Amino acid sequence: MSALKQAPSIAAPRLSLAMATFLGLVALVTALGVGHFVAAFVGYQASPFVAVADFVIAHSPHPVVVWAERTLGTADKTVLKIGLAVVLAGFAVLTGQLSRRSAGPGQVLIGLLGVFGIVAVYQRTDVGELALLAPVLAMVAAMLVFGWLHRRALPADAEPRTGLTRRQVLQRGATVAVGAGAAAIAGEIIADTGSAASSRASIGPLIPARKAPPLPPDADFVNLGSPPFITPNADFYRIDTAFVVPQVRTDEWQLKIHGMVDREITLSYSDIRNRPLVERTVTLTCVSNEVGGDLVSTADFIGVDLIDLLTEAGVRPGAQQMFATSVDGFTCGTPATVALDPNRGAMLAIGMNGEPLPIEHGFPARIVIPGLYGYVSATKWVTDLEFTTWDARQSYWLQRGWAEQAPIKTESRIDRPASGASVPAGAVRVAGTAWAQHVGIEKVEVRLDQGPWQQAHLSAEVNKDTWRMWWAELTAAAGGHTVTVRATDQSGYTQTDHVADPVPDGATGWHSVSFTAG
Ligand SMILES: Nc1nc2c(c(=O)[nH]1)N[C@H]1C(S)=C(S)[C@@H](COP(=O)(O)O)O[C@H]1N2
Ligand SMILES: [Mo]
Repeated sequence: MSALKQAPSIAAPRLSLAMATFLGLVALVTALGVGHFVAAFVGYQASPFVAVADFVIAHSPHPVVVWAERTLGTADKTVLKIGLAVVLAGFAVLTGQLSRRSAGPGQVLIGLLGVFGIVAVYQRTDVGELALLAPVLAMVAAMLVFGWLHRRALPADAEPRTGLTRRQVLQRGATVAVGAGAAAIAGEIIADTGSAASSRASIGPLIPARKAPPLPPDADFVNLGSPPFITPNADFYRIDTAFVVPQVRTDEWQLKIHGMVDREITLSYSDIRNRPLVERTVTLTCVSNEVGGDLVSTADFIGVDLIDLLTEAGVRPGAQQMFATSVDGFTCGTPATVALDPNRGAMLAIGMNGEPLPIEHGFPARIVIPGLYGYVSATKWVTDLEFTTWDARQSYWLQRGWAEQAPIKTESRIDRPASGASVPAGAVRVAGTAWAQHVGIEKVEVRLDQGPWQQAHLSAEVNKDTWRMWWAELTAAAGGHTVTVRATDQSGYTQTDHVADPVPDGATGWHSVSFTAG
């Protein structure tokens, strides 16, 4: 027994599995905390966690991004956050495990992760070079903390003068981790002072010189099960590639219009705000919306006519696309003919349903163009409009396989009964919505099972760029049924029953819902 007891002084000392894991995790928390704190001063998007998450989004293969957008919707960012945290924790555990005898291997791994963070920040267009300080200092701090704790954690009898008891190491490690967590929270608070939220709060009322016409009382059939005509801002669907919502203050925002124009112009927020504002009711739709999906919403947008700005810039005849860039690097290409069409109603919007744009919907300013899917028109946090050719620039989703031309397809949706609902047999009310932006809905028909098509009652038309609600009464005998809907637009086109995926230019097919009468 006594010989065994002396073994540690002969064999090279090593950390227990638990201690090695602990040190790896403390190093990770140190890196994230320090990075987040420094980022508060050099640009929030430079926080290593944020930058790596954004890097993952930007480099995800096309099917993965589409899958995430479709199945997870707005929860996709939360899922990514959790997933990334799990991967990083795994990496930290590995860092510890490989360093049971010496801190060297772990420090190399920390260095590798640090380089990844540095590359992720370096590739960003929305932060300056100073932002590299965040991942660099995060990496250095993690290496130092790891080395320091490691020296002290090796079994005490190996290095009598520096060694600490297990308990002392745990205490010191926990103190470092708590300190790093506090630094991260401090960073979050510092980054928030003078933030977009306070800038937005100080804007005051946006009063349009030309208000949207008031809604007719029968614009929707909410009591029969249709969605409300105007979608409250909090319920408006949200789709974007931004892992953290870009925080832009009005005083730092500007819009540059350039490229194939006669006069390059740069506009500030007050340049826009001080113009006579217009208000338009528009239904936006995402190309990723599945048949029956809810990536469609309507708001009263307040802003200026885009065509006025473009006329001042003087777009040259050869321009084929308006290539818009967001502060977060997202890009979007709109056919120049559409952006310049005086009957289109394209806007640079700064308000939504009476308020300044919500931050997640593009504050301070975004583009809204009726009739085009969002990915080719609705750039949020827009900061740059370049007139160019299709060959010269390829926008974000075009690079990922989506179509160049993407007018919104005529669609209809059943909102009631809900799928799988049980209703009393006999008269059954069905209700929903239909849209054919910029063309207008002419007629909606429903049918029960394989029965005849029956025309639904339509709500009053608000304008051709908005959805239209509908309802109908069917007679259903006891048993299982399927109700199907199809819309016809004002060009005379009736929705095809051909089922197509959202990729590359929008889903087609008829929406149907199964329910039970009894
Ligand atoms: N900056 C930025 N703007 C963007 C996007 C984006 O990812 N980043 N997504 C576009 C897409 S695909 C759609 S459908 C609309 C959605 O706008 P909403 O989130 O306000 O509903 O924004 C568009 N504008
Ligand atoms: Mo979209």
